[in-house]
Amino acid sequence: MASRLLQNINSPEDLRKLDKQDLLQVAKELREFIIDIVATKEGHLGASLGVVELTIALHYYFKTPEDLLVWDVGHQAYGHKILTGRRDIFETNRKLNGLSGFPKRSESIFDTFGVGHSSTSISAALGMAIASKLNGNSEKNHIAVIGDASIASGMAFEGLNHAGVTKANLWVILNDNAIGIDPSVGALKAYLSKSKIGVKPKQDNMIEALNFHYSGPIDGHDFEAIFKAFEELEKVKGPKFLHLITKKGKGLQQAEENQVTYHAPGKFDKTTGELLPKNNENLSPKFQDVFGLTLVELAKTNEQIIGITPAMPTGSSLKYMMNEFPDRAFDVGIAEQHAVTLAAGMATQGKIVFCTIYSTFLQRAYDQLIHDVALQNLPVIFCIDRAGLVGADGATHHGIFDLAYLRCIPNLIIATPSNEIELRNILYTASLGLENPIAIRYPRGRGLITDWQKDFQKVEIGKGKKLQSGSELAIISVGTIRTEVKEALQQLQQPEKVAHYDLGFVKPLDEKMLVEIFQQYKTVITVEDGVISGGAGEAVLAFANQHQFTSKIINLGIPDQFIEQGTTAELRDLAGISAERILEKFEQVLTKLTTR
Ligand SMILES: Cc1ncc(C[n+]2csc(CCOP(=O)(O)OP(=O)(O)O)c2C)c(N)n1
Repeated sequence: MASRLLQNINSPEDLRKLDKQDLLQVAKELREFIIDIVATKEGHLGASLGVVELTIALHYYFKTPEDLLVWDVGHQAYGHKILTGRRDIFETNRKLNGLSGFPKRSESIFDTFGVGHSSTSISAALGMAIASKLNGNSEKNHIAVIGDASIASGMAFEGLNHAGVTKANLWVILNDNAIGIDPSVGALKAYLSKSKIGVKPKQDNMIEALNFHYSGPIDGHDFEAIFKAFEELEKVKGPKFLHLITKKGKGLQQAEENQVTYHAPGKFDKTTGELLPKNNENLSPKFQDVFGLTLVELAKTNEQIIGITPAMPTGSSLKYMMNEFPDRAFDVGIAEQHAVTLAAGMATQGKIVFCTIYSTFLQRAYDQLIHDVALQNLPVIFCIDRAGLVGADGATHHGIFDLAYLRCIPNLIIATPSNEIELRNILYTASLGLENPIAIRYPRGRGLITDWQKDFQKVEIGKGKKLQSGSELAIISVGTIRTEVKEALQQLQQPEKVAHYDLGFVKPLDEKMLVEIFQQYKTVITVEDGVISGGAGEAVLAFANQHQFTSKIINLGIPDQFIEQGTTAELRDLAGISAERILEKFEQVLTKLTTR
């Protein structure tokens, strides 16, 4: 790549040595650099391309890292990483032992706050600003950069509301491109999209109503306009708000035109932008599509069925229902707490509500789950997507805590289907009406069954399955990790020694099956793709203890540490739950048993 300027920028200080008129060239090179790497190494694309000028302007104008820059979500921070000393290792982005795909404090002094989940930037930057003030420093700037989808979330409003009664030196920069991963939604989006570059929403300006000094909207790709706004705002004391209008995907035509696809497009041709062809023929479906398409099927015959997603219609495949039944399927924006309580409200009125939320994002709605749903025993159906290790998105996104955080909630059923057909059948069973709320957990990506659209069969709640008998040792697998366990069993020297059971439900447990297992086997191994602490294996352990079974129980799962990014296969291996590691464990245990 012909790079004239970028190759010499190893920190924002180098950037600041350039003349302002050179910045257009830096922007061009930075865009090319991002496109070049993401085209082959994959990752998030559109969001970073849209903030190239803003990123350069921020590091050029402010004295980072002394001035504190906080990115919201962080998937748009590739330019920031490249300009802050990580250009030469940027090709390791999202890879095992490489750079994280999101800002991360341990990675760089320029990453002032770790992100991945949205709408935290205003609170974090306000916290820093108040701390600076208490430390007697009122010169330091604290800058939150937040998107139009993220600012509509409850947490962001809480931050704005607090900031408005402080004198903190807080800048909130709204990067308004009218899209999150999918198009932004809600009344705020309607309000924002009325504001055109140069036309300030004068009447009832809701930001000014919150005591912020409001400036904009300006063209976020125009350096001159950005610097002019910075200069003016710098004179203002207290919280200030700059509204920028940008284009997601700016600089790559395909990414500008197909913003949803090019949010994270996979591999593509860097010159034409064309996606590289994928051969999806004869592949089994994604679990998300099993959910989305089954829901449409069920909704066709039952008009009480409702679907809800907080901002992930494409990712969760609720889009199918939104297309087919727009009145009964809701994208509520990045609002997990609202999504859960909205579902609870509908359930009080007899609606059969399927609320699909990624495991990692449901963490944000934990109180709503307990207080609004489970405590009132409202039969909301939670479809917990991206459960287990998710791969390249890393520590902020793995869905590994759900079994532990759900298991302690009274009234809640927790189902762990092991394949596409089991998922389909539990969705069907839940649609028939349950007495309790239920969490149905499934992973990112594809399973193994292509012929999955079979006739529905009702599932017995709380029932596990014996898959294979054995003479020495029993394995209990939880959910889709069953595939890894089966693979390990197939490679065992003496498979007849090992029994395999599928737990089926983490709550209620199949006590009859567990009694049978503990009466028969002196050694039991549980395998799950969630944290061991508080997880399904520990439920089995507690059951055995309560009933005075003395079998030795070994829990395999995610150890007590955060797991970074890598491919799912690599991470499973590190956590000891890949087929290979499971096999090693089985063999080790069998050897001990036979040499006793
Ligand atoms: C709490 C939470 N919910 C959902 C997501 C998934 N998510 C990642 S980016 C994104 C959209 C963000 O859009 P916006 O704030 O407009 O920023 P932009 O992409 O335009 O920079 C969503 C919904 C998330 N990261 N965190």
